[in-house]
Amino acid sequence: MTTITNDRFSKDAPLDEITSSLRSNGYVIVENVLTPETVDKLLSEMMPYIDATPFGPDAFAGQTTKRTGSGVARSAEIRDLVVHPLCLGAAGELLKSSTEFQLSQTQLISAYPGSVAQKLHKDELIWDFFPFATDHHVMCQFFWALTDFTEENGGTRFIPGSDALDAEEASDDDTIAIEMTKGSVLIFTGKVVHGGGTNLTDEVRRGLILSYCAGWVRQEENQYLVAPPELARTFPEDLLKVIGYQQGCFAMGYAGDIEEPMDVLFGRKADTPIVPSQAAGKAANNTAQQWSKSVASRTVQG
Ligand SMILES: O=C(O)CCC(=O)C(=O)O
Ligand SMILES: [Fe+2]
Repeated sequence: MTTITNDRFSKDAPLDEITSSLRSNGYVIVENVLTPETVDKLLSEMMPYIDATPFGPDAFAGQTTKRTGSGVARSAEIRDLVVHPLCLGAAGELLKSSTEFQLSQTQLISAYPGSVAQKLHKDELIWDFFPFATDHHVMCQFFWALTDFTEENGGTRFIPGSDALDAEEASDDDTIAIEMTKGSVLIFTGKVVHGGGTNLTDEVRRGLILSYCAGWVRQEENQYLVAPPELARTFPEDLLKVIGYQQGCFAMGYAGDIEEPMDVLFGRKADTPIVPSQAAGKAANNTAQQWSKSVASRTVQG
C-alpha cells in the first residue's frame, strides 16, 4: 500500500511545501492557479492549430488523442506561462543539481472520447532510456488543466512515490487518477510511474504540458525551430533564456566565437568575452580551486 503525503495545495502555499510533496510523491497538484478566462484565451489562441493537428500514430501517443506543439510561437498565454513564477520556482528547485534548466517541451494534449489508457511509463525515458541516478532529477513537468480532469475523462494515473519502481513491473491496480479543476496544475517528475487514463465520457479532456529539463540534456521539442531568430528577437530576454537562448550548464549552447547566444542573436558587440552563467561559473571555479589545492598538496608531499 502506497503512502501519499499531502498532494494538493492552494496557489498561495509556500513553494518549499509544494516541492517537498513533489519530491516524495513524484507529483503534486496546485489548485486554481489560472482563471477560467485565462484558460479560455489560451485555448482560443491554440484552437486553429488543434483543429489542424492529426490524431496520434500509435497507442502510446493515442489514436484518438491530438498533441499540438509550438506553443511558444503560437500563444501569448503560453509564453506567459513558460515564465510563470510557479514553473520557474518549482522546476528550479527540482532541477537544482544542474546549474541551469530550460524549457523542453510545450504540448497541448486533447484526449477525445474513447482515448484509451496509456502504457505506464516514466517520462525520463525520452533520453534514450538512460538510467539517471535516482537522486538526480533532469525533468520537471507542469500539466495545466484546460478542462476539468476526472477519473471518468481519463485524468492522468499515477503510482505515488514510484521513483524506484521499474515501469515494466508496474500494475494499473496500484494507480490513482488525478482529478483537478480547469486552471489547476499537476506538477510531476521524470521518475514517477504514470500514464494517461481512459476517457469514458463524451467530452474532450484537454491539458497543456510544459516540460523543463536540465540545461545539459537535449530539449524534447526543438525550440530553435519553434522560435527561430527572426521571431525570437521579438521576445523578452527572460523568456529567451528559458527557451534556450543562453549558455546552459557552463559550456553548453554557446554561439559564434564562444559568445553568449543572446549577444549573437541581437548582434551585440563581437568582442564579448565568454560569460558563463553565474551559477555555472561558480561551480567551475570551485572545481578549479579544488584541483589546484590537490595538486599543491601532492607537490608538498612528494
Ligand atoms: O495525457 C496524459 O494524461 C498523460 C500523457 C503522458 O504521460 C505522456 O504523453 O507522456
Ligand atoms: Fe508521460
